[in-house]
Amino acid sequence: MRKILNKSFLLFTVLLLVILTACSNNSETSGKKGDAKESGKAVEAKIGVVSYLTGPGAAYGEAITNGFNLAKKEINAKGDVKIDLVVEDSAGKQEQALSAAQKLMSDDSIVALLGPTLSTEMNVVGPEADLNGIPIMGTSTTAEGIPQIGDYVFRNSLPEALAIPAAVKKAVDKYKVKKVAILYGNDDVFTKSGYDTMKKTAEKMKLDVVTTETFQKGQADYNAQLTKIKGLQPDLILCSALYNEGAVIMDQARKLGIDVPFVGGNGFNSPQVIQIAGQAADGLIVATPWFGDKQDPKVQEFVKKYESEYGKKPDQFAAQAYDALYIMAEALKNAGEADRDALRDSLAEIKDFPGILGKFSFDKDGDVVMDPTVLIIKDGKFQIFE
Ligand code: 1QQ
Repeated sequence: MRKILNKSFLLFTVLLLVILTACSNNSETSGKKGDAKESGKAVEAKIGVVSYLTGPGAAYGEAITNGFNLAKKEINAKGDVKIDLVVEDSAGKQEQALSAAQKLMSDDSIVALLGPTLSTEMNVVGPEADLNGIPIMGTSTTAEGIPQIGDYVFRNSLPEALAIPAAVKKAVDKYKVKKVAILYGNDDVFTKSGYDTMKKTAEKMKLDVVTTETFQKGQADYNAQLTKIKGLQPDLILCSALYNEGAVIMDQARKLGIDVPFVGGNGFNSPQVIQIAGQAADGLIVATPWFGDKQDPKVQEFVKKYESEYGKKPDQFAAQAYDALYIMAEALKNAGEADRDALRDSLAEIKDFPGILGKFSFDKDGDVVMDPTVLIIKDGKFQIFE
């Protein structure tokens, strides 16, 4: 009797093992490349977001997160890819961005990171993400050298190195500019990189740089720099700043009687500049991949959807974030699984993706190929600069 019992127990155990092995084989293969695509099952992915949501530059992070959330809603409704976003605030600070990113990347269920907002933050977060083998994509980081941090680092934002020369060239042609003054923030990776490009561009165009002045984040009084600039009578001011400082600079410049145009980089391309500086913002020239009044059905549809969702118009930062999540979703779909390495490879292969900012491709470094449009603020509104 006991023997029989032993035998049937053995048989039962063997059977159980066979069943368990079959099941585990199944679950092993179910995540394999292409499987979700073939089976028609959605790829489910959790993505971490590091965004500048509190502090003086919070309007950047707000627009960016709105763009992500709108895209997420649409992507999930389509059903090929199901995205869950885990959002952390960086407050625009390097250390906070790094600890937020570390928290997100230590969670194995998170397949990629979006953000952080500032190049200053990306300079510390990017190398860490690369080291950990998690793909990271900046949607607003525009300083030189960001995608070159490593194989896992991408961006879909228009680099300063493309934006500034385009804007300067148009302004110089239009206003027959000979003399320029440069003013830049020397304690931020993005404003410093913008300055490097401005300097190079001025040299290339053989412009006379009458002075180069600096400022720091959070500075309230720019009268010393602006008084000096005014005395040197430049035809144009090249200013590399985030919106908070940039808008105050323009306001104080106009109050001092400086009425020449300004050229700014990506940081200036925010409705916040008009909000803060009012009429003083008139005459600001920027180059951007985004123009909300563009007569393109895709652009107008996005503007309408964004406005009805958030009660305001989208800016460049919202548009870039919206496209970025679609690019991620496309890469996830092509990878067929939520796996960090597969997603990295799949992102690198994105070609001519039709976004609201036009056809999008990464170059060999994970950087952006695109043609900017030059805008000027006139009568309190961004308009095409012709
Ligand atoms: C950067 C930027 C800023 C304007 C992002 C908000 O371009 O830090 O790179």
